Amino acid sequence: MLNKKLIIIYSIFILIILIMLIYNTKPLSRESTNLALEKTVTANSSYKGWTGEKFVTWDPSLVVDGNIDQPSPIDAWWSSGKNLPQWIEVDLEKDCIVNQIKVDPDSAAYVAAATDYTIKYATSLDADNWKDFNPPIVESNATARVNIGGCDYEYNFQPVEARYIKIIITESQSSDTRWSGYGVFDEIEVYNK
Ligand SMILES: [Ca+2]
Ligand SMILES: [Ca+2]
Repeated sequence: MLNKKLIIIYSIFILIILIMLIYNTKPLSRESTNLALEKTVTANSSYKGWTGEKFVTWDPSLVVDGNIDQPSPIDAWWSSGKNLPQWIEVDLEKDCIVNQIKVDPDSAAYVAAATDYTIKYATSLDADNWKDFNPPIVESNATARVNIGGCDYEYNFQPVEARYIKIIITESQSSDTRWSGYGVFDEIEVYNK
């Protein structure tokens, strides 16, 4: 009799543990999907130059390449010159519900960062009408934090339907003053969480 009771209590205990595990296990979902990864990116200029080994373009696609804080090979976009403001624009390739953006605004190579920038969005049907998120993403004092792993800044906002995400850079700084004033940005990640 005692054994039966123990078996029942043990079974109930196991059942409770299983229920807790099921509720705590998140299914594979959209949360892990970076909507911007390897999508199309354009910019109003891109730097072309010599790395010491070969000529390369610091291409806009580097802001959605999934590589962050890598000094070599290059993993960040740079503008062609010190002609701020500069912009880069990600095309998510369809309208998506978006409520979180993460960014890494610094370039590990030549240690530079976009320190002032604004991020806006537009939809497929109204692509020229750039809107602010709520709350707006306006960064006025970002500092280079290279090699801390992953994106440096995370912004959460009310869900919006967006296809185009535009980053407008109005100030940048570098530990080497030759590079201050260039548009630079390492990565943008876009989520519906
Ligand atoms: Ca990158
Ligand atoms: Ca960084």
